[in-house]
Amino acid sequence: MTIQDSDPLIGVPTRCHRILLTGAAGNLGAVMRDRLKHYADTVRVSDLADAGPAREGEEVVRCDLSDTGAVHALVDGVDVIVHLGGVSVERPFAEILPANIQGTFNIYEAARRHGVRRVVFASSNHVTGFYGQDEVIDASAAPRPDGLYGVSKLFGEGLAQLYFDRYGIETVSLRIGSSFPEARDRRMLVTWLGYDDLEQLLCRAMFVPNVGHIVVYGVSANRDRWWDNRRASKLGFAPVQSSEQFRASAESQPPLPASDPAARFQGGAFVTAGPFGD
Ligand code: NAI
Ligand code: 15L
Repeated sequence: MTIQDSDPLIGVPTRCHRILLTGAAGNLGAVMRDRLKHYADTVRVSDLADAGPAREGEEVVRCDLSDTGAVHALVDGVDVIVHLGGVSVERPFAEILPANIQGTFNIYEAARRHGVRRVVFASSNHVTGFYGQDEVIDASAAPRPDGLYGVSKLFGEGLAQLYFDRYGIETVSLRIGSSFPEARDRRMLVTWLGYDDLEQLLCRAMFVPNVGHIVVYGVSANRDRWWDNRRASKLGFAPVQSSEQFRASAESQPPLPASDPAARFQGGAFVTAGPFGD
């Protein structure tokens, strides 16, 4: 599915001159870089890792997000930033700090200095991972991060709010569930976000006007849910995919014992990941 210039749910042009995509060599970046071409004349793709050669309609810029000068150059001339880059799992703080804390700060400061008006921030469900799997929450629920990774995403959401309140830079913070080709286990049957739905979410997050800073859970139309997205209805996100197609396979695996924290909390195995090196 591709949403293009005429998407009636948005009612505004869904195309701009240049999108910056960070994390372009990662799992989601590798899938989304081609899809983002529908929404811009040029997609500037960037990563610390090798993102390969530039494809048609792309500029490739290798950049460490913790390098302030490099990030300022990276952001120059872009209209919107889709910020997927960073450490994406629980890791020692020494790894999270430069990529997710310094790196996301660099992105916002560069956005301010270069006049970028919209950021799409890949936050995570791990901002609220310590809610129970028997609870349904919305984005107004108090944060309950399940690790330092979740805390780093909460920091990013805090930056997003600050840069809107002070400078008017708008952000959609996407608390992505589990965005993979398949829902591989019972938890992912609830948290799965299909790639077509992710593309729809990115499109709306880039182009729906007057969002201020809003937080939206990135999850498909799965049978069971832990997250209520109604407060973010101004984004008009209407998922069309469902994890139901993976249910038989996921449920053929033995369930985790009920006492396992990974089976009790929304963050799953993240709630017991780390600390490292004790
Ligand atoms: P990934 O780990 O596959 O990709 C992240 C990319 O960021 C990597 O290519 C890595 O090289 C790059 N990166 C790391 N540190 C960097 C630095 N200092 N400078 C520049 N680039 C750096 O992660 P994935 O799955 O593609 O996720 C993308 C984003 O979405 C991440 O921010 C992740 O936290 C977030 N997210 C993803 C979810 C998912 O289910 N895939 C769920 C929730 C959040
Ligand atoms: C995340 O935040 C991670 O980036 C991703 O790799 C998955 O582990 C996902 O959460 C999840 O909760 O399944």
